[in-house]
Amino acid sequence: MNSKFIVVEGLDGAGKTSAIEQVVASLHYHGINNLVFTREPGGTPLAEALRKLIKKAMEYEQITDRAELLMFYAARVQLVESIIKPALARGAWVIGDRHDLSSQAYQGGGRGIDKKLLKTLHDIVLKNFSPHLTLYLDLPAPMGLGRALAREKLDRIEVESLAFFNRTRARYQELAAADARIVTIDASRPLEQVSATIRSCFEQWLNAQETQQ
Ligand code: Z5A
Repeated sequence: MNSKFIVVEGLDGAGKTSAIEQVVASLHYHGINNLVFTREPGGTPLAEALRKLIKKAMEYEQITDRAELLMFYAARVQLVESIIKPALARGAWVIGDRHDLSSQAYQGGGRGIDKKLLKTLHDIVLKNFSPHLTLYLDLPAPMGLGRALAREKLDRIEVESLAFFNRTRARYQELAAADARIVTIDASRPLEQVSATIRSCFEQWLNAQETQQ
């Protein structure tokens, strides 16, 4: 099968780590072992430096919404051009922990940045590059935040209000409903059930890809 770019998306604490494990298990089962893993923001020295800047609150300066958006895109374009596209070109499958949908949901929905600006930026920076499949893990914001809180110290974005995460989730849901390449998974259920659904959805998609080729 030709290489593909698979992305896992969702609110903080949605369970992306375990979802990626399911995707990897399926790929191995199908004999696909040439895998590259990415996370956003991050994945190159520049993008990791931007990740630190994005996640940490600055002492004397408030990061503006548009500056934040541009940092996410700077990190993304660096990752796409220097890691993702070359990996796909040499036949590897790329598994992404977040990609452009995060900006559409967090900066578009959460921060309320207008859709026109987001679309322009997307079109200029990424052109027609997009994932072959996105698994969107959907869950109520308080549940995701609860899981994240139990685990670590919250970063600059994680301390946003519940209203911010509700808007982010609503935008995720809206975008997922409008795009056949985004599969929504109910991530509010117990881990074993979520994992089983991910495994079967992904297997179904993989089988469809195999038949198409
Ligand atoms: N962001 C943005 O605003 N715009 C963008 O364009 C991009 C990102 C790309 C990245 O931070 C932040 O940047 C993120 C979005 C924003 N901020 N927020 N908020 P990150 O990379 O550090 O954080 P993250 O991507 O949200 O990762 P995470 O915190 O690790 O979330 P996760 O991967 O979904 O969580 P997990 O580690 O898989 O699971 C969390 C815990 O829940 C863990 O203990 C699991 O065992 C448990 N879990 C998972 N599933 C279940 C179920 N089903 N039941 C019970 N417990 C479960």
